[in-house]
Amino acid sequence: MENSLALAVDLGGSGGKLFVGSLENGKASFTPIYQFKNRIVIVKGRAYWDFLHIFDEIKTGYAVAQREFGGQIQSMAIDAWCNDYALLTKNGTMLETPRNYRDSRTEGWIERADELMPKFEVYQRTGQQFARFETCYHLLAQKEQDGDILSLAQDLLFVPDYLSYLMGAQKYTEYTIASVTNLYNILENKWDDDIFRAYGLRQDLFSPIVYPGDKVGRVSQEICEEMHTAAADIYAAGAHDTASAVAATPAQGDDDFLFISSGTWSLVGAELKEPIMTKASMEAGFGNEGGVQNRVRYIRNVMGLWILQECVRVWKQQGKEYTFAGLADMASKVQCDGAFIDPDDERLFEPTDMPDVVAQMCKESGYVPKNDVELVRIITQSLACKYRYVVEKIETLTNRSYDGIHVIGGGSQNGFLNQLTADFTGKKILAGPADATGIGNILTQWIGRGLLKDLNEARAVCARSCDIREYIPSCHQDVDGQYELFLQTTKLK
Ligand code: LFR
Repeated sequence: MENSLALAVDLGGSGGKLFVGSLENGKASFTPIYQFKNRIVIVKGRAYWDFLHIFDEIKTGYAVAQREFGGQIQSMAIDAWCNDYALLTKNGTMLETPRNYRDSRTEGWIERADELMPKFEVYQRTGQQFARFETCYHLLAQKEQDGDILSLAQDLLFVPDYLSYLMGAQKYTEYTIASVTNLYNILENKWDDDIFRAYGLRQDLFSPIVYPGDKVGRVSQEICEEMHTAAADIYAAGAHDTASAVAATPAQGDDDFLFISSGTWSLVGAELKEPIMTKASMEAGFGNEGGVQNRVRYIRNVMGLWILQECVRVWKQQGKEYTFAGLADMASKVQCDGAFIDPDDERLFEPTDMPDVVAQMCKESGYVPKNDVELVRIITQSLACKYRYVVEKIETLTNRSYDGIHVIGGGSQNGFLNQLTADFTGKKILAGPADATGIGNILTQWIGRGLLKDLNEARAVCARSCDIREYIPSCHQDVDGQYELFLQTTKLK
């Protein structure tokens, strides 16, 4: 049998993880091989990624993986969050360290862009949600604030595509990441000339589009020599991490399904065959993100575990060390009935003193949290309620109901949140795989290499090879009454 070894480099907001996958007789194994931390670096009020550190860690992780597997790894691919980009000179030198999508420069730009081209006109072309972290708003803000950098640039590569380029690949723009810029026409499948014109942005900065599963190059000789390691082919995965994660949803057959891709963000959505681009869909905040093998991720972002991650970061600065598992366990043992926040409140978006801001929001709605554990309880039950809110909207907009929800990604390990999600939505939760993003990245490489036929076969392999836990709705709480209070408190009704 052909050597199937493939390496996934999966970058997230809080860290990078490398996995090696191998495939035999329709079953796969995925071995975590290297991890590193990632973080936001604030410089004079501007938010950046520690980009050189990320690249250095990828090189090291790649060499570790090749060493562990006797230099036999045949292919690699990189996925990451979307939106963020590097601007390059003609020779590929970075003009600025990539900004973090939470950077405050995009404040107010959704409204300002509306004056350049009305939102619904944009939506009918791009099908994307309007969120201030999107690439188009960063480019508009950058044009105004740092136009000199932008006009010097010869190329723009998105973070995972640039990292692939540094590893040895050609310059390319991967489709799933292009699809969420709010500059890409998903119906015509190309950059939207009219939007570029209306926004006054340069389309010539972008490299040719490639698709998940395409071969894009080979690890350079320079890196192999520097790291004393063997070469491998470089593939495009779903470069957008959420596209890779959803590719590894262990759904069976060809039917649409609901999912929550749970990590720093909670992406609550349904996989569809066709986009929904109505006004109602736009107003409900949904985007049609491009998926692996042209599936549509019909999605709305919920702030997700970011809120807890920020709390843990701030508590650590205050000398209090908590683990996520420990906090979830303690929070499951306290009651804070009727206490809720809207996880998508704008105040929670940028890095901040999260415990303080959340406590303030609780106070505004009439509840004073007594301690950190209560705060975690309130955040968790608010997330579960917000999931129900989004799921109900999906069912209305797709005009169908679903029995269960696949929860994939690191957040699927939070059993307390899974149980509350089952309770509040009244749906069975199928939790796992926790490493969906890395797994989806590898499955896509295997499709590209011809080792798997298509996404359905890839998902069947995933279902056979990964642990999936079930959570059944329990009826010991007055969930409808509590949900009603959530809607009232957050004014979502
Ligand atoms: C998840 C994710 C989301 C995207 C957000 C910002 O990691 O990629 O899909 O909306 O990060 O890029």
